[in-house]
Amino acid sequence: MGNRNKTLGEFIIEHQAAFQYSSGELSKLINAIRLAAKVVNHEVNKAGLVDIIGKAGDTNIQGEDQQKLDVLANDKFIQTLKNREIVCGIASEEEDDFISINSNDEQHQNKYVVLIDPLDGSSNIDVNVSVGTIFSVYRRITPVGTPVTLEDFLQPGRDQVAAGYIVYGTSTMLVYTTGDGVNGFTLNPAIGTFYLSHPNMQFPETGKIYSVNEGNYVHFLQGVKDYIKYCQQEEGDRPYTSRYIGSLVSDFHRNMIKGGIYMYPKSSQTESGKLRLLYECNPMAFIAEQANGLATGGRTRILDIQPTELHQRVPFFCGSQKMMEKLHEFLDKYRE
Ligand code: P6P
Repeated sequence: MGNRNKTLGEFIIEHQAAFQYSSGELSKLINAIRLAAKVVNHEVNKAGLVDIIGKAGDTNIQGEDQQKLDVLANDKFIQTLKNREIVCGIASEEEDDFISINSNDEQHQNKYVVLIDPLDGSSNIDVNVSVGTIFSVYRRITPVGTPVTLEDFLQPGRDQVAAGYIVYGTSTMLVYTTGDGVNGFTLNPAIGTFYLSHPNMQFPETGKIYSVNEGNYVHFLQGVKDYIKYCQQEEGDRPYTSRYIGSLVSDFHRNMIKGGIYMYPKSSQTESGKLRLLYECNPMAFIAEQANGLATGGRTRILDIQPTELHQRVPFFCGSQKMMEKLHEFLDKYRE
């Protein structure tokens, strides 16, 4: 069967054998994420009907509380991962503290922890702009069979065993890596099946798109300002095109396919940037590097940062190698 018609389920089975720790748990984990993605997709795609089906805080005809979509997405992913006793801990953008899941089945002491941003860019939902789910998977480092600790979640991004995102856009795609390249699967909503539509995704070595919230320009460090001006100059293959959706997953996904650079710098307004290291920057950085791209905090490789807090923020620059190298030239000029 050609690559193009392969389903996500078939792909997982094929690659489980190749995955060095093929205990099957990681495959079950990806399958659980696949299921939750379909459920969330169904809810996100009817968001526009909220006035008909009720707003958050309302109760629907079953007397169930109508949930904000990001809360609903959070519940669905946590519930799906918990129910299958696949992971021993979950951290989420929506939860102040991590969730410990103690398996009472001696044989299947789970060894993975998952960190998620269940619905990134959820402020875009009310204006019908695409949003995404981001997930990151590690092997626990504390002894199997004991409750997880914060240490299990504060691992550097280079130790991830899997990372991916779902983009709920004009079509719904699941894009993920287990350290052996990046593959994209498109959902056929008519039958609820993800098909391999983008095998072996790679950032073009360079590109002509830069993504940054230019409304913050005056607050950026000089090196970032100079790079933005460089993108806008009439010279060589420039000016580049500015494209900024305000949804990390969508901006990243477009840039990975077309070539480009995404920037969320620190500024005088946000000393550490805005994006979260553990469940936004690390998973996207793992995917970027697996797709021949680069991801840094300006000078430090994102995947080498030793996390200190669950919800810590970092500056984030990510994209095509040549564009990232040019950015670093400007930042190095000011030692920023
Ligand atoms: P700003 C969404 O809130 C998000 O976390 C990312 O998805 C997005 O790229 C960024 O923040 C947008 O932030 O400050 O430009 O609106």
